[in-house]
Amino acid sequence: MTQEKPTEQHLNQDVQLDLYRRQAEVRVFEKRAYDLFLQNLVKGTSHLSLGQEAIAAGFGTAMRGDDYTFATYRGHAHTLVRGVPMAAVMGELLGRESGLMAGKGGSMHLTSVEHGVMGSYAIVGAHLPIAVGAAWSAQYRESGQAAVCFFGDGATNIGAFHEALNLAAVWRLPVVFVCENNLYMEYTPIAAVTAVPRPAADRAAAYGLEPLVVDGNDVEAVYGVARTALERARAGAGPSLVEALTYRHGGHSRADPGKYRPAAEVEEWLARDPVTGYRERLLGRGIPAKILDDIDTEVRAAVDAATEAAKSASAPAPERLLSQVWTDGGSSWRN
Ligand SMILES: Cc1ncc(C[n+]2csc(CCOP(=O)(O)OP(=O)(O)O)c2C)c(N)n1
Repeated sequence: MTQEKPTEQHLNQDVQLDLYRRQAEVRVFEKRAYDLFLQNLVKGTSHLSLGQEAIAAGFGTAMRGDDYTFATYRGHAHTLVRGVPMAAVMGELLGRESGLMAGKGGSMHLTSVEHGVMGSYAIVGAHLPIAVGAAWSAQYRESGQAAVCFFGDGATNIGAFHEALNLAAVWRLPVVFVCENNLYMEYTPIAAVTAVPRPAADRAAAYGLEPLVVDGNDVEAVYGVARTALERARAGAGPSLVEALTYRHGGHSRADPGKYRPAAEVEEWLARDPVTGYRERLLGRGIPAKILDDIDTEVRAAVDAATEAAKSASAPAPERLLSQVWTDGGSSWRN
């Protein structure tokens, strides 16, 4: 088991504040998304990653602007940390014309190619081979880009996980696989269906990879692992498989209160909140509370503005149904 620690130089105050801000943005945004869902304004289903913010924030801060992100249906955080405008993401959640996909995709289908956000995928594990394809393309073009692919612990029991890992390792592709092990799949504890205690890391050796386990609630630890894995990828050293240990505060989706989880377990993880915990750590290092409060205020204002913009945007016109079905922008049948 390895845990990379970022060096002092990599963790200057700007980086620390970036890590703080990115976590705060995801936290405030997702809490607002939940409020809007209760007001019946968020359409379709949605899956929040409250409690898992440190993983997206750590990777988002370490990634290069032209790197690729692949996410699951739980992908708000991974999209926001790449700099996709909040108003566009909020507009999408509310099914508005102003949304990232003009209101056609909803919470589970966020894509912004110009930000390297190559989609969120609702079929468990389906995006791992696609991330491998993007990494292969980067290798072929010698572009220096890396693909970062986020997925849950449940995906490690899908065949595509093993196929993707194998090909990426054999061809030494610039891809970082990030398993967010939040201990549960959909209502099912991962331990009930997996023969090894670390669903990702314990499989790494099968592909000649080092097992990397990181505290997924420690944004600096995640940032350190991300930097190392991305450097390896760009240096031609091949893929990494990171298992980040974490916990989501809520149930699987908006329909699931998560009552099957033991109360003591939930309590224990709530006490290890990555966002408030990081604030405490920065205060302990002497960063003035005013700086952090100002970031919080700015983030709240940004989420307020995104909410208002989304609420006042119009619904997509019905003709939208027949646009952007194909890459040429249209929908006419072709053989
Ligand atoms: C191939 C496939 N099988 C089943 C489902 C139904 N399903 C949706 S989410 C989910 C649980 C996935 O859990 P995990 O990968 O641990 O991610 P988490 O939701 O905990 O982030 C399941 C079984 C699906 N979407 N795709």
